Amino acid sequence: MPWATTIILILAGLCGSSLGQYNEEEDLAWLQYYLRQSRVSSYNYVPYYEEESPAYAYSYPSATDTEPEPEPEPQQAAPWRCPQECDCPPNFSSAMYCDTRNLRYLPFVPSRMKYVYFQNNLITSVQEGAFDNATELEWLALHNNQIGSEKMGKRVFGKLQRLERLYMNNNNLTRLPGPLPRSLRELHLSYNHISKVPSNALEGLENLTALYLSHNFIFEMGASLKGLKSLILADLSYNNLRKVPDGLPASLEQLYLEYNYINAIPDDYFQVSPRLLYVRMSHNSLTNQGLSSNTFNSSSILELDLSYNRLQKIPRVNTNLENLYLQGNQINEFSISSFCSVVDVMNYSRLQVLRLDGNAIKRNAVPPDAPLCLRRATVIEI
Ligand SMILES: *[C@@H]1O[C@H](CO)[C@@H](O)[C@H](O)[C@H]1NC(C)=O
Ligand SMILES: *[C@@H]1O[C@H](CO)[C@@H](O)[C@H](O)[C@H]1NC(C)=O
Ligand SMILES: *[C@@H]1O[C@H](CO)[C@@H](O)[C@H](O)[C@H]1NC(C)=O
Ligand SMILES: *[C@@H]1O[C@H](CO)[C@@H](O)[C@H](O)[C@H]1NC(C)=O
Ligand SMILES: *[C@@H]1O[C@H](CO)[C@@H](O)[C@H](O)[C@H]1NC(C)=O
Ligand SMILES: CC(=O)N[C@H]1CO[C@H](CO)[C@@H](O)[C@@H]1O
Repeated sequence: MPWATTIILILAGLCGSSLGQYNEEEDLAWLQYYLRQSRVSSYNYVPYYEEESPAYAYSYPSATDTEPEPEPEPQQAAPWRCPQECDCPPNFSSAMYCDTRNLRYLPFVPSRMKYVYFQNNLITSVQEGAFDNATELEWLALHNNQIGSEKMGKRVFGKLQRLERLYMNNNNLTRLPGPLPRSLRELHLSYNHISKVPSNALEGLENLTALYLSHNFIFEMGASLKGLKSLILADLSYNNLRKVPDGLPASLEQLYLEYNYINAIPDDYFQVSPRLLYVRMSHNSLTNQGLSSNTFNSSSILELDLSYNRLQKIPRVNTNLENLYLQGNQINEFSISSFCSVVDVMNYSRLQVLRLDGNAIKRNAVPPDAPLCLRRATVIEI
């Protein structure tokens, strides 16, 4: 560990004198600071959308899953058709299971199907017309195959007006498939070879709430996110972005950009997204020069991960922020003005977890008014 010798500081010992005049304040949690036994490795917040893999079960979707699952359909008297490579459970007539059986091609999809599972095969192409009869499709799982962009029909999704979830993660796509059905709610495209998302690639997807594009080679997102008026989660981590996407949607709550090469963020970038809660930008190239003084001072953000960047100062954050990760930067001062522009009994930060380990802050750099401003903090690592 590079900072094995870093001083780990329990601030409780430093604040005796400055506490004196406010010791009637009941909720001063300052003296209860403790250092966690193991380093704070996981996030305190569990975002709403945390699962990348589809809730898949061969038999029936389990009732314990948090995401809504397709309901088993009543048995139909309709003539029974099922590709012989697949399983179509008789009492769940709208689902077809063709996963994990070394298939090299896509079997036909009978028209009654709503949920079809082709994942974990060796499928390399999606031929034109493959889903033309399956106009009822709502879930299409094609992940963990070897589908290449040049082997996908130009209009394969053309007839799918009800498709809500498309899983094509872990394939060989070099560009976004499409045109995509406008009904999509979740689009899973992580672990492909996509390098560019044109500004219009996601146009019209008015119901898209979750977009997963991590682990690609994306260097350009254009303004592709801007018009997605239902988007809650955008995962663009592990790509080649040197700049943030042009414009965020107002609905966005979770933005994941870690493991890119981003070095700057335009002024007021986050102000257009008043619901933003989680911003993760660890392992980028951010410097203080690339930020404006109020870049991260957006009142909705609860969790901000800027660890492993090149920051030399603590950026200003809003007093509502609860978790701030800044470990592995080059920060050399503990500036309390980054958290509180005014420090008094009434004005203080809601910060609970602050990580500053792996920086260049000295023990005596902790200002005496830190306890008053950061009175809600339970974990501070320096
Ligand atoms: C459907 O059939 C399977 C076995 O074929 C059984 O395990 C399952 O409980 C049945 N489900 C319903 C909802 O009838
Ligand atoms: C699609 O539907 C048409 C008419 O219902 C039928 O003739 C054709 O065989 C179907 N094709 C497939 C691949 O299911
Ligand atoms: C898909 O990509 C993997 C490596 O990412 C490669 O081994 C495989 O041959 C590719 N398949 C096709 C059909 O191009
Ligand atoms: C989006 O969702 C709404 C409400 O569920 C639905 O009425 C509408 O048709 C959907 N839009 C598209 C383009 O499918
Ligand atoms: C954050 O912005 C608000 C206005 O939106 C301002 O009052 C406050 O002083 C700023 N916080 C810091 C730490 O600069
Ligand atoms: C800068 C700031 O937030 N000032 C506030 C400090 O607390 C007083 C009393 O609640 C407010 O009136 C100020 O606006």
